Amino acid sequence: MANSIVEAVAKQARRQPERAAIIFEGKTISYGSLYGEVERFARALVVSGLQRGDRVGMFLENSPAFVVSYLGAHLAGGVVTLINTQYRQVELSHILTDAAVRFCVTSPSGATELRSLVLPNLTLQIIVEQNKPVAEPVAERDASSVASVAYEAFLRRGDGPASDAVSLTIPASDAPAIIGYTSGTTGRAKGAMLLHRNLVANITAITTAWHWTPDDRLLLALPLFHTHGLAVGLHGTLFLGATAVLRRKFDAAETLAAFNDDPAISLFFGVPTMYGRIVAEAQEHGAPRHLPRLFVSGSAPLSPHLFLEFERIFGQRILERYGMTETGMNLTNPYDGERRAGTVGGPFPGQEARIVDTDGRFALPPAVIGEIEVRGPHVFAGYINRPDATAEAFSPDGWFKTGDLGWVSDDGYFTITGRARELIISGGYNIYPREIEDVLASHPAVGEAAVIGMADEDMGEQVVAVIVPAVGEPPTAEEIVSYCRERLASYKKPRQVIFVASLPRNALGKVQKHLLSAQLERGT
Ligand code: MLC
Ligand code: AMP
Repeated sequence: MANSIVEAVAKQARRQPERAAIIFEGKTISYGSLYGEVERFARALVVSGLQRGDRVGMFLENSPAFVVSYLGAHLAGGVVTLINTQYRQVELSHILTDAAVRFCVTSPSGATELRSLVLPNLTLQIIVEQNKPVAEPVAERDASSVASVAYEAFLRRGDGPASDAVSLTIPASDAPAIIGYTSGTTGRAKGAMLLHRNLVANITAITTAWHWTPDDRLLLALPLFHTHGLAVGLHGTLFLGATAVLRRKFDAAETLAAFNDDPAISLFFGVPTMYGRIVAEAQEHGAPRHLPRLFVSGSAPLSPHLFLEFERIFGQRILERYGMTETGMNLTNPYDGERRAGTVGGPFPGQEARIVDTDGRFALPPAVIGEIEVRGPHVFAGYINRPDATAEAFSPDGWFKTGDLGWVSDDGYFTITGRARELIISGGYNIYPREIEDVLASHPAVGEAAVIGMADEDMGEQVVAVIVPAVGEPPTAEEIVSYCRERLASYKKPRQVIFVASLPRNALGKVQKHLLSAQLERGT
């Protein structure tokens, strides 16, 4: 068995080079040609000075170049740092500095965004133009004195004379593979480090549980810079030598049309917002004739109503599962058994999960709500630069504290009921109120600010900012929204800005967000 995803691709390229790996905008990329490009990219990185363990940032939309660069970074001995393309100044400065990113694969607009920042570790930007391959370097040096090179020109470094001396080795299973940023309870996201063996253990469990085979074809419209699209969708495909039909982004009408146009599509993975839009589309224009054999939902709670509505229209039950950046996938409804609405099923093969008391940390019996803990070979190696947070995240006997609350039924189905940490999940993206509160607090016209999540029909939850204006000219809601948008990912901007005279606080001065939410729901 392969010890890494890139090793699986190398093996597949030897065994069945003609087999389709990725289909993107009508173009099919075989395993043979994919691996050829991966080797070129890896050699180019080494020729350009990459040392084993160096961080390679992926700040890029979905494309074959993403897949090539990702695997190429691994083959060169690099560690991939995943960066959401919506991130702006605050997130980018923190992540690229914290992870000491040396090479960054990005788009022209991503490069422009990075140019305004001080990033001492960054030595080279590799720029992917989505629509026209650029033959020559875009610029030798840009304003921030970070060298840039066009993706195509960079690949050519991988077959130039300097690359002859480069010998590539498949990464060791214990080597670091990816850093995913998550959980900013302190306002700053932490980089979760996953090893190649964590990724392989998880994808082995996932493919087994979901009966995923080399003959499956996945419609992959999730972003590759997060766990769901990458460590489930892309990894499963490549690990098995299967095929993914990759999309730049999700569109409900296009998704339903694709099921009809390509009956070989057998799998679809999405966040609940995507399923809500698919259902709405089918209600208006009808369900397609052909359907994948398996629909999987995760990253946010799938409402029982949507689960049932989907079943009514499509005649299939969505398989809901539960995961995290730190662990990949933890819990899944069964493929063959009952897929139960409102639950996330039980542990994947080879993994353990339990419910513990949040104070005493002892295991709780069925039907009692506590915190979900998980253990197994899929669990990450720790947060980079944060030994304190890593130590805090694990129990002495190796259980990872997920921060999610739930209970388990007598017959082993877990139900998630809430979160022990403050977290808003909007359209499958995690948003930490503290990060937005910090930005709001830096606005001169804001006296105090609290951010809460309120129900949203499309996105599940939406960001609401509650503001006590500072003395003087009060800010407008528009000003507040654009202030956030300049500094943070656009999906984190408040959808509502509410001005109040004071925030409800407890005796210790802490904002009582449950009271605030209740007040807003009542409209008082
Ligand atoms: C986009 N926008 C959002 C948003 N997505 N706002 C709030 N929440 C979101 N999730 C905003 C943009 O900022 C932009 O605003 C406007 O919507 C249009 O952007 P878009 O890209 O065209 O949006 P859309 O196509 O509608 O995106 C919706 C979506 C997308 C559901 C397709 O959010 C998505 O791909 N979500 C998947 C996230 C994901 O992969 N999560 C997995 C994390 S891993 P403006 O104002 O700038 O125009 C994980 C572990 C696990 O959680 O268990 O899987
Ligand atoms: P992230 O930190 O971005 O990896 O997001 C992981 C979080 O998403 C988990 O800790 C949960 O809070 C949430 N999550 C993932 N899957 C589900 C699900 N099926 N139901 C409810 N919450 C989920």
